[in-house]
Amino acid sequence: MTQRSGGPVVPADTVESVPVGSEPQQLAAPTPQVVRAWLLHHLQFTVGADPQRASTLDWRLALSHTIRDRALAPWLEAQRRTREESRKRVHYLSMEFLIGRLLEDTTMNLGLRDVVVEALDGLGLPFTDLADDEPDAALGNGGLGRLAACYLESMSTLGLPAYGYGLRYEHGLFKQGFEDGRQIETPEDWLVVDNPWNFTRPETAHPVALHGHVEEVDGRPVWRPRFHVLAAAHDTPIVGFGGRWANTLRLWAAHNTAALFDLDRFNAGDFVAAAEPEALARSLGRVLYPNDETHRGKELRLAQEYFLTSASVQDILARHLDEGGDLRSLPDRVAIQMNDTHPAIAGPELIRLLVDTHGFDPDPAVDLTTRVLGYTNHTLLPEALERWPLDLMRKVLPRHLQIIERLDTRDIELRGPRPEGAGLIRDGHVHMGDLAFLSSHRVNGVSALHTELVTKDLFPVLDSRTPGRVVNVTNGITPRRWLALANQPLAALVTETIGSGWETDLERLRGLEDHVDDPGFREAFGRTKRQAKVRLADWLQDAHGISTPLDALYDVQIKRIHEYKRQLLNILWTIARWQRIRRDPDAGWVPRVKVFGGKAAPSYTVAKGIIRLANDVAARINDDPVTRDLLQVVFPPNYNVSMAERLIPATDLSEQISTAGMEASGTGNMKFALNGALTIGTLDGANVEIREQVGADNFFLFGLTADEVAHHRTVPDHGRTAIQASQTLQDVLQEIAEGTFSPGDQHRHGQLLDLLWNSDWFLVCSDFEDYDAAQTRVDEAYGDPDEWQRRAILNVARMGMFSSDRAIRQYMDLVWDAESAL
Ligand code: 26W
Repeated sequence: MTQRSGGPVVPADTVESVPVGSEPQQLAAPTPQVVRAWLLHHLQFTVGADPQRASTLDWRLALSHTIRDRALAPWLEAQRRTREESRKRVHYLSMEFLIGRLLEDTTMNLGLRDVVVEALDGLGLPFTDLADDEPDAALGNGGLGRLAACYLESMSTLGLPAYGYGLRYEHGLFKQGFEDGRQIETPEDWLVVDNPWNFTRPETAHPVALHGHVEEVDGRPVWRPRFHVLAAAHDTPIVGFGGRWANTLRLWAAHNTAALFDLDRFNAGDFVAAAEPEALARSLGRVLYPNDETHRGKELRLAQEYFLTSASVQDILARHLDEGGDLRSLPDRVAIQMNDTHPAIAGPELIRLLVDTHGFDPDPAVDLTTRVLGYTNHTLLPEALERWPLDLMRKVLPRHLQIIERLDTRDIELRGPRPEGAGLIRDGHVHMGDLAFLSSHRVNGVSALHTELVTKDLFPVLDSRTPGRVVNVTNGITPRRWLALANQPLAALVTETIGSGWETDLERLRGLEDHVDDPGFREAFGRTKRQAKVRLADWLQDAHGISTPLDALYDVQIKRIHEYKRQLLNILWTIARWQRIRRDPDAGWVPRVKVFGGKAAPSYTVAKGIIRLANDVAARINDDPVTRDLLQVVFPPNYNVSMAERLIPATDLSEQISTAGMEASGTGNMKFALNGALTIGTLDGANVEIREQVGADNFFLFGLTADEVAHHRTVPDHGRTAIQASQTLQDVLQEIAEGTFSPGDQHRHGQLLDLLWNSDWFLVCSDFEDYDAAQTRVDEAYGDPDEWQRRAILNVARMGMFSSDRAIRQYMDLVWDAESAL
């Protein structure tokens, strides 16, 4: 089977003169009347609904099709120009894309938001009602997946020709609910309702081989796979800000074909084994692994990773050849970025295709491969580093294992012997980080501190053998979604104050510094925060039946639940606060709303225990008439991208409190500061650079440094010692142990208490007092609204460097050697 892409069926000269999207209605800037006409057209002819009886869903689909139509001109034009000008393309391979919703984002990027709002007003339809009807595309777990989505948007905004390649999971990240405070998971179903952004490409399909054995034929190895799964392309246009360029997110679906059925086995009477390939094909595209903390050697996960990688690499080569490229010039036209090690089989796969299919000798194939590939590391957590048992590799990808072994020996041939215990195959496993490193010409970490640790702690040997290969690219976020879309009142104030243009040149926010001493501006800034709180409070009431005050400090921690992120530290401090208020209710407390949001991997017992404790604490505290007006804990279930868009603008205090050295970068930290929250945080990940940028006075720092953490862990009983040194912490732990938060089930939280007393790997206890002191400084600062406002404005003004546009430009220079087409 080969790609059935087919050539043009209409002679080029008959269509070439027709600019894409040149129907008369597209030439004029649309008026509300025109938008309404388009909308009604789609409502009737695409959705098949009667305008008199159409539901919100019907209208939302009609509007999505209306907007999608406008995306097509820049999208097709971008592809045409890239082809005609033989431009280099970037291919971003990622097992996760946490896109969220697309309707409002695409509308805004096309410059159509105002006219659409007006058009809908005329029909009595609020735009937000339609936008909120869209399910989140939750094809990711957390930071790594959301980063991929921000980067796609930036690549389009910058006019960089690019493809995002991922998997079209039938079920995205599970839905989280709470039952008696416990997390329960239910499947997510984003594809049940029609996905209007999708373009199915039945003509673009690639066979992905699996299992089987390798034979020697005429002195050359030949892989005889046991079966093939067909990868079918599904495309989504990702429109850049200003609507001048759009790239493609191509998601692969696993298809059942007759060829999947193992006829030999069937004929031999082994019916169960004969159906096995079909079963695997069905499960390949079924679910996103909901885990971002432990790597388990599961065959299905390896098959998924290979399925994504092989389909994408085949697609890239087919396009290169189709455009008349010579494979020897691949690095001039193609860059492939591996988002963590999940697609790290790309190295061996590209080598395999070059050698086995295209007749290259191994050494030039390896050389071409490394020049094309780049690898981004996103984690140092040992349990999250991927390694695959040799047996499994041999079973699923026998030819690739040979190539990996060859890469390993070639490294020794080229660079001399390695210290004992180095090498990409060790202790019976293939180490995917080492493989990705060796197959790439650039390796990067995602913040300055993280990159330093990647070099020092993760790849010291490989780094010393290939100096200069490791570079830093600090993460970034797209200011379009995270300010212009999520926080319209603040965005409007910014534009009013410094003019437009900051959306694509975020350094311009510096201009706000000139206004920081203007009382009028500060007041206006404060009003935008209040508007965001109103919007959040309304939503909490409508969606969750939770009522929250407006005159309170909103203190927010939203992210995946992990021990290293230390939600537990935050909860323990919340209990301490409650105890203090109860002891002295009239001491002039600053009212606080403590917000938690985040999912735990279904198999991560401790993380689930932390969720249960947070919910138990919320139940008890929120029920206390003495403290109710001064302290409230809310934990809305099912945190996702669209919930982040509501919470972040309303936040005063951003909790970025990971154990130093453990959070690779963080990107939520950037979103909060950009929206005028102050950070309470450790010197970890990008916090370090955020603090440098915004100024130490405008950041609440606490905690051990990464070096101190490493040292502290060697001190026996550090947890117990820290508890014994803190009366506050003792009182908190005592209250939990007594069952105050779990009436009738006193020992419910025993496991967490035991961890704190007896191991405390994440140094919650050792950092508790310093965190408490920092929280006291927060209260003091918030007590002076004018001063708080000043600091918040300075945070916004100094966040320019954290735009994902800056990050993408650095990748273009340091890693991809690619240029904008605009
Ligand atoms: C094998 C299972 C698995 C799956 C995903 C292991 C590890 C992952 C990711 C690498 C986890 C992740 O999302 N890391 C986060 O990446 C963000 C983007 O760079 C960073 O901002 C976060 O600090 C980092 O935790």
